[in-house]
Amino acid sequence: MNISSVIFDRSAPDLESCPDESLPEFAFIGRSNVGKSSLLNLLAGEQGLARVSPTPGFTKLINVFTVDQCWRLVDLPGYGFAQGSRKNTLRFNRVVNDYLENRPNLCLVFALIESGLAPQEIDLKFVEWLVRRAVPFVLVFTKTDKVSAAVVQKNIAAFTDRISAWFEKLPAVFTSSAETRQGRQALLGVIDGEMAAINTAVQPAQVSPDNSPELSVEARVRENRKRRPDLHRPW
Ligand SMILES: Nc1nc2c(ncn2[C@@H]2O[C@H](COP(=O)(O)OP(=O)(O)OP(=O)(O)O)[C@@H](O)[C@H]2O)c(=O)[nH]1
Ligand SMILES: [Mg+2]
Repeated sequence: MNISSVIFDRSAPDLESCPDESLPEFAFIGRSNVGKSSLLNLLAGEQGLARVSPTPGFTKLINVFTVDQCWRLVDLPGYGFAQGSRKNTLRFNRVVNDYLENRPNLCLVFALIESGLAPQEIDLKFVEWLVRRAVPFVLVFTKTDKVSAAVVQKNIAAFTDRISAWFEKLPAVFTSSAETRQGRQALLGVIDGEMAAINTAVQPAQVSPDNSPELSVEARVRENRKRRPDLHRPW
């Protein structure tokens, strides 16, 4: 997939302030500081598009970017960071929950996990939350440049082992590094595949007399989600 243009749309304080539902969206979620904004920039091919910071809890709003006028990348505030309160408590942002649960054109979530860490309870709980709400997601283990490949593999195996009981088929697992650009093509391939699936997700009954699909993006995303599970899909 080649990206020609990425345009900042807006920073939304809540779901109501997000742009209309006319384009499929791909969102990044994970613990504060896991590298969501950095991964968005890597996929977009533009440094500095989404603000990156070593300070956890930096992204506080829903930041929306439109790619090639066809789809959107959405940078979400991270979980697990609550200044002044107990560390590592499951403190999801209400706005993020609302977005993940109620955004009809949300196509796929990239759930980010730091590859250098053994499974963290908060990440496991978050994945469980996604599963319970049937939010489609793939796992991305970030910052692979910081540790050896063997450690990455060990941590991925430990994490997938902890979550395997929740699935018939595990969600797809990817790795990434904003430093080495590792993982970019594979993740763009996932988006490409989802876009193709959405574009063909048309219910026969809703095809118009001239045979052209008339479904809204929202309806197409919904139809596409119903196709789960399918061995050819990443999730
Ligand atoms: N070595 C390395 N550092 C990374 C990578 N990705 C992000 N970082 C660093 O990790 C820190 C956090 O990155 P962000 O992209 O801002 O993380 P975030 O998940 O958006 O953080 P919040 O918005 O605070 O939730 C920054 O100092 C980045 O430079 C990576 O792949 N490799
Ligand atoms: Mg961020």
